[in-house]
Order: sequence, then C-alpha cells, then structure tokens
Amino acid sequence: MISKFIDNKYDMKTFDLKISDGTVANATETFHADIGIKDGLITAIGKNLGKAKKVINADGKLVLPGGIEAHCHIEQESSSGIMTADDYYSGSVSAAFGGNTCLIPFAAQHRGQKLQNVLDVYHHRARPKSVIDYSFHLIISDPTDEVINIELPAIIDQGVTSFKVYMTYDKLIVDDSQMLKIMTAAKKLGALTMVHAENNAMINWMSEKLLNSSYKAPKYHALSHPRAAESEAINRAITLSTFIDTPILIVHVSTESGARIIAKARYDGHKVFGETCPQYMFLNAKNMDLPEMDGAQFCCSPPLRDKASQEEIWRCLQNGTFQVYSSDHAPYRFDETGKLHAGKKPTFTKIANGLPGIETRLPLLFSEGYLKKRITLNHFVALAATNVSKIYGLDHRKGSITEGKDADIAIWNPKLKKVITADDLHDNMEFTPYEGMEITGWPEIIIQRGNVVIEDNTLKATRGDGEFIHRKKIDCTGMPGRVAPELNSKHNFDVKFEF
Ligand code: DUC
Ligand code: ZN
Ligand code: ZN
Repeated sequence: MISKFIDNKYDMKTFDLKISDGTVANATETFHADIGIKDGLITAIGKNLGKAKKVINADGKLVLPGGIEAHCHIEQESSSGIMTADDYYSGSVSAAFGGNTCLIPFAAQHRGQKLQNVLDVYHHRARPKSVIDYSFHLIISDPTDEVINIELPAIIDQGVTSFKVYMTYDKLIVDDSQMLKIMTAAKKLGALTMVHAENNAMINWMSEKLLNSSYKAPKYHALSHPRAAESEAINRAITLSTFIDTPILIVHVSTESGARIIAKARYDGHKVFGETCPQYMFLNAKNMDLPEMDGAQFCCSPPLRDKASQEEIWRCLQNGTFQVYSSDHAPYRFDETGKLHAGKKPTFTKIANGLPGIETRLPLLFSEGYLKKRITLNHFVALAATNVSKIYGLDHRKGSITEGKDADIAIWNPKLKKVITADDLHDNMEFTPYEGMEITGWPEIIIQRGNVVIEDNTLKATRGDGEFIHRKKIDCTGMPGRVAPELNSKHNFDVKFEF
C-alpha cells in the first residue's frame, strides 16, 4: 500500500498535527503510514511527512476513521412526552468516548408541529452543546399535504436528507397510503426513508391477550412484539418502496426472517438497506427475566429475541445483509423520568422503550467481532463509519482516512482490556445493559477536524465544538431498482406519473 505515497513530498510543510507510525485502516485497505493534518483536513498520508506542531505517536495502535453513530435519540421527547436522559452534551461526550466523531440523532415531529420549527428546536439544542459533529434525521408523524409538499423540500435543502417513519405506536404510526405519499416525496427530493417496521395490530392483539391473562411483567414485552410482526411490516414497507422505486432503510432489525426479506430485495437490485444494533447480537430476552421491575432496563422495540436469533443477526451482519450497525441509543433512566414514567410498577406496555449504548457500540463490535475474527478490521471500519457516510450522504466530508477529508480519527488500542460498567461510561444513565462484560480494544484518542477531543481518558473538547454537517442527497448508483409495470408508460397505456 505504502508504495502509492511519495517519501519526503511534504518536507516543506508544517502540519498542525501528525499521527505517526500507526496502522491505518479504511474499509478497503490497511497500511502503515503517518497522517498529516492541516486546517482540520487530512492533507497527507505517507512516510517522512515532515514537521508538525503536535505529533501523536500511534506505534502499536490502530488509526481508524472516527465512528459515525447513525441512529441515536438525544435530547428527544418521545411521543409520550418523556425526554431522553442525554442531552447533546452528555450524548456527544459519551459517543466520543466510544470512538465516534459524528452523530445523526433524530429531530422528532409530533403531530401538529411544523417541520421547520422542529428542526430549529433541534439545532438550538445541539449547536451550543455537541462536542462532535452532527446531522439530524427527521421523524415524520404527521404527513399532511402541507408537510409533504411545502415543508419537506425546504428541510431537505437544508441538508437533512433522511427521515424515519413508524409503522407502530399510536401517536407516530403512518398507514400505507401515508407511507406511499412520504416515499413518493423522498423519491422526488433525493431523500432516504428509514422505517421502524412492526405490525401495530399484531402488537396490540398480543399485548391485550397477555394483559387479560395477567402477564404484566417486563419480560412479556418480548412476547408482545412477535417476530412475524417485524417481518410482515418489513415486507410491506419494502413492497411499497420498491413499487415506487425509492430508497428505504429498515432500522433496528431483530429477526432473521426480516433480514431475509431485506437480503432478497437487495439481491433483486432494489434500493434497500438494513440496520441492526448491538442489543440484538449481545443480549436476548432472558436478560429481561429479572425480579420486580428490573427487566424494564432491557425493554426496547423491536424486543430482544433468543440466543439463536443473536447468532442469526451476527451472520446477517457478516454477510452484508446489514450495512448499518447503530446503537439505537435511547437512554431512559430506571426511574420516574424514564423507564418508570407511568408509575413504580407499570405493565410492560407502559415502560419506556429503548436501551443506552452509544459508548459501547464500537468497543463491543471491535472486541467480539474483529478480535474474535467474526469480521475483518476493514469490515469493522465499514460498519463503524464508511457505510453510513455513503448511505446518508456524508462521504464528501467523513467516513475514511483520505486526503481532503475531515481529520476525524479514532486511535484504538487493540490490547487494552476493560470491563464495561455504568460508572465508567459518560452518558447520563445509571445502568448499562452490558454491565460486567470484559472488552478488549478501546479507542484512546479521538480527533475531530484535527482537534483532540479525547486524550489520556480526558475530554479536551468543549461544548459547542461540534458542527452541523450538511448532508448530500441520497445516491443509490449501482442499485438499479425496477419500475413497476403499472408505473411504466411502456406498459400502462402511456399513463404518465409525476414523481
Ligand atoms: N424505536 C427506536 O428507534 N428507538 C427506540 C424505541 C423505538 O421504538
Ligand atoms: Zn424505531
Ligand atoms: Zn431508535
């Protein structure tokens, strides 16, 4: 690899920062090199680069692109009005300690709200507090004509080029006709639709049956969200999106049956992406079988499944069915501000859904995925940053160690062992579902646009150092898709549809 670099080419330059002697890995290559950084950008990669104002010796370390956390809930009110425990300060600090240099949390529209107001609120929350760069995905819960035809185009012009819709939750759910409307707008505007795919009626039906038989404890949450509820909804969402021929990303997939539908659609060339999360690989429903309300700490939707599912989800990550691996950090404390907002002993239907995990996402995958040889180092980088940068329109700035890109870098110590414990994490939570797990390999130095964010286990960045990143429109070149015959004027009596 190194032969592509010219020795001494940079002798006359002084870099702001040089990272010397590390093993650099991108999604497609691993090589030994120094990295020169100037004005926040990677300006040189090679040997004998010359002088720098500051030098970090990365001998024995891995020099990787900073992680991009593409699914997290930060300073966000849920549809029941509960605020997440992390604001943009604690959430971004915790993300940085976990090896990330960029976040894409949600800006959530609740019914009746104007999209611009929603986005302004989230800018206001993030700008003064985030220590790392960020963008937003919108959540659309009220797709009126005004929202879709007038408000949404303006939001996309502001660099927010993805949005999430829910097929469940009474206050968020969109029906099939609303999904078609939203997806049509996404196609026209160059945006990506993310879908929380679970069949609402099946969940309600199961929940009612369980509650009527007095099965109320947290662990029954897992049963109340059947696997088939996920696969039915994934199938429906993909059927709608491929009919329109617009890109879709199914978030937080927990079942093999759902993953297979995604894999089939991708095999067929459709613009379909899949995401899974650490909780479906490292935890299972047995974790919820705890005394009293303790199992509430493990309630998330879709729920934890069983041991066999964990292995299946791992396989789907390994074989590329999932291109995105996100924490789905949804931090609700185990008290009346979060999990137990509906009282001390709520039924499983009233427990706030979500797990914390923004700081543990990458160390878990590094240790149990890369070091245990389930994935390569390059695949780790792809899942940590590169895939997300491409899918979500960030690759003009981020996602790889390449000359000209932002100097967003995480230096990992592949030998450092630590036991995960909530006390050591930097989020605003008092528990972690991964308590007690021993992990090998942790990020030690985090650099954002050439500035040190974390060094010596100490935060060096200050509130507001993070910047909003304007994302590009979504590019699905290479995923041909297919125009449904009924929408193709060659086959439909020359009917023309305007998208
Ligand atoms: N969906 C999410 O994406 N996160 C937390 C809970 C949920 O239902
Ligand atoms: Zn969701
Ligand atoms: Zn989520």
